[in-house]
Amino acid sequence: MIDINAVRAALKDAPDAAEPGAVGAAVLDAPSEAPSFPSSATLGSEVIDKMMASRYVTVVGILGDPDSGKTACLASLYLLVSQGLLDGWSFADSSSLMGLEEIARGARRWNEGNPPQQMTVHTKMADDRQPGFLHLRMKRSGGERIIDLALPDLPGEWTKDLVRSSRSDRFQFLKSADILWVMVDGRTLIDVQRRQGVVSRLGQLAGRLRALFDNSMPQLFIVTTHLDEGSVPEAALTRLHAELAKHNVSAKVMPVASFSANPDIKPGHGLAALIDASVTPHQRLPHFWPPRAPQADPRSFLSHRRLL
Ligand SMILES: Nc1nc2c(ncn2[C@@H]2O[C@H](COP(=O)(O)OP(=O)(O)OP(=O)(O)O)[C@@H](O)[C@H]2O)c(=O)[nH]1
Ligand SMILES: [Mg+2]
Repeated sequence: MIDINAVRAALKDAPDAAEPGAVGAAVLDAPSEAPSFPSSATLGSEVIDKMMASRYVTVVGILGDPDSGKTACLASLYLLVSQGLLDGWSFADSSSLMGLEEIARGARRWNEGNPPQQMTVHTKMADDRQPGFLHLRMKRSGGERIIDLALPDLPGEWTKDLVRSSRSDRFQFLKSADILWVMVDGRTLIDVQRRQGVVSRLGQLAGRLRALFDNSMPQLFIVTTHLDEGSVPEAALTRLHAELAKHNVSAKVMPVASFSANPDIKPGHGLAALIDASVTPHQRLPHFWPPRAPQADPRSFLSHRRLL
């Protein structure tokens, strides 16, 4: 029979369980940092950094207001390339298949012939400061070229905060971006009522980006989505370019239809062209020895060529 008083006395005399090495103490030390699970199926910037150490990775900075079509574009790109339907490219690999599957799942449901109102889910970040990247490796058809793309799927609120309050701490990763895609719902540029507001917001965003990069801003593409519901008229594009020019920014407009119920426009229209343009070196190499006409200069040493 157990003597309950003896057990109580033994427990009272037992060494403090917290004392290391004591009987009953924790076998392992508590981790020094707060416990955390991997935030999502996307990759952190440090993983992309490591990847970049071994091969060239094209980092795409993707911005745009909520519902502009950022996630839909990535889902459509993945679905096309994984099925061998992206013109000129085939799927080679991905280190974030789960992440790509996650965003494509909405689109998959739609493909089963049951189109929901919302085909992709509003993006929320597990970590409010760090972007999560999706990785896609693709092979050029009929060639040896292989490209690695790091594509962040960011919430539209990040872009809104950048425009509203110039909150740019979360966008520091953009400094290593090779190319910028600013997504905009094409329908908002078609609609004359909304056009002016959208154009001036894009101008403000361009100004914020210009400030973030100083003089080394990568090439900017304005990706107009929902092409399946109409093309953005020339007048709107002219106004857009004029607004960007006010902020000393130039951009190329790339229309896409990530999804489409329009029989004349295939789902994913424009994505192959967007990828082609994004991975083609666009910066002209500086002229090694530029020709320079002699200029009038009061100092005779500098203008002696004129005298010859
Ligand atoms: N038909 C059509 N629908 C599109 C296109 N692009 C986006 N959509 C739809 O527009 C809605 C919003 O697109 P999302 O890709 O979720 O928008 P987002 O920019 O990721 O939004 P946040 O995550 O909230 O920032 C979804 O229902 C998409 O399916 C397109 O080119 N054509
Ligand atoms: Mg999204």
